[in-house]
Amino acid sequence: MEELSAIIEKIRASEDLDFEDGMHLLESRNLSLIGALADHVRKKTVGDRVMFVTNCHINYSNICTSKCSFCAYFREEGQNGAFTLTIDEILGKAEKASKMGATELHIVGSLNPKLTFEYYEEMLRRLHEEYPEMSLKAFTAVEIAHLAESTGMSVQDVLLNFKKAGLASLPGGGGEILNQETRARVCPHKISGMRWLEVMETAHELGIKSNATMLYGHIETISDIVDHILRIRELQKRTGGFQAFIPLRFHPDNTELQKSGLVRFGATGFDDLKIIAVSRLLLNGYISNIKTYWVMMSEKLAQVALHYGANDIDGTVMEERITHAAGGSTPEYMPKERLIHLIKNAGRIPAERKTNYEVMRVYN
Ligand code: V47
Repeated sequence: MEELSAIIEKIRASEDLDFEDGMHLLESRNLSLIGALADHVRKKTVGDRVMFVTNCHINYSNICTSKCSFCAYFREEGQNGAFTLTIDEILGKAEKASKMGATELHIVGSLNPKLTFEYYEEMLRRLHEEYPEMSLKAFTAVEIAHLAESTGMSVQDVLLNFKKAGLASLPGGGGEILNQETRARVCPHKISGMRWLEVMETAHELGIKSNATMLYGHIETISDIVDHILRIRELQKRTGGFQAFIPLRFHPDNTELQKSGLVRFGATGFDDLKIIAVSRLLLNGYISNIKTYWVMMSEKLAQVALHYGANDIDGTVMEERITHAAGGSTPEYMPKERLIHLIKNAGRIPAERKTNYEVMRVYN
């Protein structure tokens, strides 16, 4: 307790925690104290409601030039398992999601050099025209930057065109780890951390909100984690455009990182909970939604994370390919009733939200 007393004082005085504080927290083994602090801050900021969304993930292609060493999802053109969905196939998935009551489509894919700007634009336009009730949370900052580069358009123009076609917000993917030295080791062909932040900043300036993710449990150091969260906090101070922060636990199966022997075990449950808690504490006052993504966290740990600073458990998801390609063993679909059960059983109040965090229904 004594080792963290200065941090406890800062939290009590609602002062921002700094880099050194983040390091102390991540170095500490006092998980129950860190969890209790995060839970206290969570209660003060967002209360006892736990958010979830009825959503559907759509992955339009897995043919990717980025070839990140942590990814088991991508394929080369012509390789077994490579796919690209037609717009009609995407609409078919949206139809199914709409019938199941989804209010959000989470659409991400890959850096596929064969796909044209028109493919993306038409996808958004037709989805928005046919299913206006579903919010389109589509394309990571990495996909946006790739399209800007391949078409010669500015990031701003890509985003403006997409907004016009129906894009509502950006998912938080592609953040990985922002420290460039580590990032260049795990995803050398991906845009830099700086560029990822720039695309997010441009989106926020255009009124397009986004999420932010962080991939942990691979080769990153604890200083990379603190640095990542603080850089996101810095941008948030300027734009206020991040709606949620989502730590993602690396799944090693079938990945280059595992084959090369660089990652043997990955993050433990202890790490998972500590990172959720430290995210809450470092982002206090700036990003109020800390999401525990049950698909990567596991159902049971995601539920426990609700007592370690998380206030959002993501959604029904319906179809998930990225984690499952890398050995994820959670189901691909979580019925709404099960999410409600998990939240209530943790002593919290389930609140179904829209993508923009507007609450649609509270399940008391
Ligand atoms: O950017 C890739 C990660 C991300 C692996 O915004 C992996 O609401 C674990 O960003 N093990 C995509 N993770 C998923 C994502 C996301 C998920 C849920 C909600 C939201 C949101 C965003 O998945 C990638 C990368 O960081 N990833 N491979 C892997 N083997």
